[in-house]
Amino acid sequence: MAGFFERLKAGLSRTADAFANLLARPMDAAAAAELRERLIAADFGPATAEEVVAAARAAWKTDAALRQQTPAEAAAASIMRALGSETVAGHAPAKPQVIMLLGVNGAGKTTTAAKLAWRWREEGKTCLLGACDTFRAAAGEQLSAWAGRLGVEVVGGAPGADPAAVAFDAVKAGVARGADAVILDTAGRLHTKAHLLEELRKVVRVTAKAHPGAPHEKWLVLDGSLGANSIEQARIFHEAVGLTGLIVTTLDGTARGGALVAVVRELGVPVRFIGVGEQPADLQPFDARAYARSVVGLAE
Ligand SMILES: Nc1nc2c(ncn2[C@@H]2O[C@H](COP(=O)(O)OP(=O)(O)OP(=O)(O)O)[C@@H](O)[C@H]2O)c(=O)[nH]1
Ligand SMILES: [Mg+2]
Repeated sequence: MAGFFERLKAGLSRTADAFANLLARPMDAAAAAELRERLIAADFGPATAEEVVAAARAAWKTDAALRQQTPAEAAAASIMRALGSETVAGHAPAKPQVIMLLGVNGAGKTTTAAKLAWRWREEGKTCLLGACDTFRAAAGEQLSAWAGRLGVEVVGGAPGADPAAVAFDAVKAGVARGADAVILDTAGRLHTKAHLLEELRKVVRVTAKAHPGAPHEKWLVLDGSLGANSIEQARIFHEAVGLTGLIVTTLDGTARGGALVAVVRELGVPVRFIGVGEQPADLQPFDARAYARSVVGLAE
């Protein structure tokens, strides 16, 4: 876990170093303006930027002897508040729990599906993967290759098969085998965006016929390095299917790590997992406190 935290920190380090230096200075008007500017540059969004600046200034103004928090700690607390008090809701008792992963192409859906399966299997749960991206011929093979390496079973279809039919089969297989979780990987690219969203809605409808209440989770996978561009993306998917969570990948290589706060605020949907690398263990449950502290350069 320490390694994971270090990697998250390294990814956010350009942001974190700058914040750490700034927050160690007297929070006068000039420092406050610079802090605001840097928060905006890291894609936190204006509302969070204002709150963090106000918190840091207020902490600084307090008599040093009476100070309960340093400006950096106050800033981290403010970022945590912006993320809401939502923590990952435990799995509802449904068996199998059906998790659908959505997102634009290259966001990290397929690798995230495999990493989740690995994680849950390590926890002693049985998982089944549904390869619903039948649009790209290589997509099913990519998932199968991962599954083979991890020892997880995949249900797929021929290239061009109806993704909803694959989802139906995968969920039915999960029910028949008494699996704990079925993870559905979906396409990120189709002829048009409207076509993609229609396809995803159909996967949702058909999955519900295979298993009442499914999909229990609809998690949007976002590439964390996209910054503020991901807000609009997230809104479109949320309007189309009603998301229940976010997974933010590639936080190991970005200075724009604030965007996830902006997306959470915009959608009111919590971050469930974050990705900080390409290995299975590099996907970890989101810890708002660790994230907020990393961002401003504080130790765990
Ligand atoms: N550095 C880093 N790379 C990641 C992370 N998550 C995913 N990737 C990489 O991002 C690339 C795209 O990942 P995929 O899982 O194929 O993305 P996808 O959303 O399934 O893409 P499509 O199937 O084309 O829609 C791969 O090379 C992954 O290894 C992460 O947290 N950190
Ligand atoms: Mg994929």
